[in-house]
Amino acid sequence: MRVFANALHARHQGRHEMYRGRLVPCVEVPARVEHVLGELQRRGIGTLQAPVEPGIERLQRVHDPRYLRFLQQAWADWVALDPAHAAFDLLPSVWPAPGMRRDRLPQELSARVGLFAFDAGSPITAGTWVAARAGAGCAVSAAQALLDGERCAFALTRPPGHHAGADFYGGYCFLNNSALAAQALRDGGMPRIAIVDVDYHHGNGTQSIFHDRGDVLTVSIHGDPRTEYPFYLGHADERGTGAGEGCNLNLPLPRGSGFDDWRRALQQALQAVADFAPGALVVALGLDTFEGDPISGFRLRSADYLTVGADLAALGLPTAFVFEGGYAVAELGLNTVNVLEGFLR
Ligand code: Q9C
Ligand code: ZN
Repeated sequence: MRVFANALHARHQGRHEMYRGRLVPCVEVPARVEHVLGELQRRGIGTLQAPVEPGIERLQRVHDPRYLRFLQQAWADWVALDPAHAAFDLLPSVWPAPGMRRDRLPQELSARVGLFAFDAGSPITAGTWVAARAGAGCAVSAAQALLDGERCAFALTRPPGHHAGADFYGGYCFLNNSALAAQALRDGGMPRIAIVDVDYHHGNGTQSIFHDRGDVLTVSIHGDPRTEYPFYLGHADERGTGAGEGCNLNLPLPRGSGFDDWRRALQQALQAVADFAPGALVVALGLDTFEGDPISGFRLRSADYLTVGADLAALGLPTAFVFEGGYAVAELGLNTVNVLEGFLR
């Protein structure tokens, strides 16, 4: 399996996220990727390959130009406001309410941030843009590997992507890597692509990017948004609109769900993919379904991830894995590589 690892991921290193009224240390940390790399090496799984550097036009296949300009400039604008800002991450604290203007870009940076962020838990740091752009290259390269005839590939990157939409960020995500991989497969000539998102949290960004399109099926298994982040999307009655009607499937499960219930949802997801008959599959591979995850509520065990990989392989589709969440850092390598090994077996 070709592995495209983001060499610049550690340039994004948030210090604090706002949580329940205080700033707490970030849970989305550079060590996450290092643990997965170490486990791949220990078990001799995967061949490291250099990813492409995506041009802006590639990012614009999924993201709005105004949003990309903001993201690219945000840190420089933040430090220009006051050099002392370099010691702090950039977080929003004001947002437009419904009915307020979104078409006018405020000159004041803190107001611009609120136009594009949907939470105060996703700090922009000095290296966020550079890290996220390089990560997008890993996802595009994994897609290209499938177009070149590979059976599978793995984009090992952070920051994650599935909460980011065409023109918004949040949930630790800035560029939607899974969506960029799916779009690259479309642009490479495959008429239909499926994305299965197994992260604990609903893939709201991915869903919104493809919601009115019939060429990309989006399926997500996640904690019920009535109680779980991102709260405002991810219900079972969201089925897609227009040409995309019937091309989104949400499978919310209650907090506390174990592998038996989760696997039944996976089988439903895979049946929907098989019915859609895509040319390739993108797996938004979050590992925060693990019982030991510090911010999530499912109860999957390490050995279950071998079964997850085998179930995904049974589809018989060219498959690009794109790394998403998972915060039980010490077990993250084991759990991630178990999925890949289960797939390869
Ligand atoms: N202090 C992904 O897994 N907030 N994003 C949780 C914990 C947001 C997770 C609060 C969770 C986002 C890619
Ligand atoms: Zn998650």
